[in-house]
Amino acid sequence: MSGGLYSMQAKDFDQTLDLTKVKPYGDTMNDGKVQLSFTLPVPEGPEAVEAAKLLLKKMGFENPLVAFSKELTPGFTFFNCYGSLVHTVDYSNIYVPKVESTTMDMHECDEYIKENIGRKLVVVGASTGTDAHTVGIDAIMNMKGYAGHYGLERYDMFDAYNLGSQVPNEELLAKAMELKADAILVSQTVTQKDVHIQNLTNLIELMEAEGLRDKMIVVCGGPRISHELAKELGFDAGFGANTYADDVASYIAQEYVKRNKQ
Ligand code: B12
Repeated sequence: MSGGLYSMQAKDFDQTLDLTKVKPYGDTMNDGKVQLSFTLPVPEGPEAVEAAKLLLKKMGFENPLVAFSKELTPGFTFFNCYGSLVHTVDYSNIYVPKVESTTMDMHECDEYIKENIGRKLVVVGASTGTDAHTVGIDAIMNMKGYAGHYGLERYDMFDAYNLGSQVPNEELLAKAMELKADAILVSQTVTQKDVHIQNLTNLIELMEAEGLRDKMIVVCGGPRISHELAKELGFDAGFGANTYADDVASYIAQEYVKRNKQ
């Protein structure tokens, strides 16, 4: 007998990929399968599991399954769940504003600056305000870099000054003026109560008040920063998760050249 059970089942699976109605993929096309975890502030037990399932249904999951639940601390239960999402999105209609530059590696970028600018670019960066997270700005600026990508300190054609964390905007700006910086890099990780928005907005206001806004390329980054948000707040560019120094260095160099074209 040819075919058999497997091929019959495979034939029955929905294999249609419709980009106007995309949903999660787990095992087969359009199965909508999602794994998610969350915590509820209720004691562990059957009622907690039922509450989790009811929430999953409200989120749009069919066949919700609580695969794992555990008390975190008295009165709090953690869940690992599965379900099939009923919702879809129109992927074909999505537009995401992105930084318009071509990413070069460190050597290409150094060469580009040598050829097109002919001097080192000066960059000052910090994690500002109350934000104590340094790993993001270090990933971009430190000599050793991040995930195999060297930071700006390693580039021949960048003079990079990393001021660290919890740097007041006034201090960052004063240093940028002292060093006649070509670009300012701001890192923001904490977004609780929109503190990043206030902090980023404040920097732009300070720069405008000092008549400096157009004199420097101003870039921000962090896990919840998008290019769109950065532009809205008056920055030239914004970079989110999985950014490397290559992306930022290339952007600054190309933007500098664009602005200084005769
Ligand atoms: C390590 C860490 C800490 C360390 C920081 C140590 C240090 N020296 O940095 C310590 C313990 C101090 C800490 C403290 C706090 N933390 Co913390 N922390 C983290 C943690 C675990 C990792 C962050 C990290 O290092 N990521 C790795 C780097 C490489 O990623 P990244 O920052 O996203 O950077 C990349 C991009 O975003 C981008 N990028 C970042 N900056 C820039 C800048 C520019 C210019 C560019 C171009 C790109 C760029 O490029 C980077 C490389 O790709 C996260 C949770 C998590 N897993 O993410 C929580 C987290 C960020 N912390 C959080 C919180 C709430 C706090 C505290 C408020 C906790 C508290 N109640 O005290 C304090 C805040 C203290 C303060 N005043 O800021 C929350 C933030 C929630 C929010 N959305 O606001 C998180 C998400 C944890 C959570 N789930 O609740 N934290």
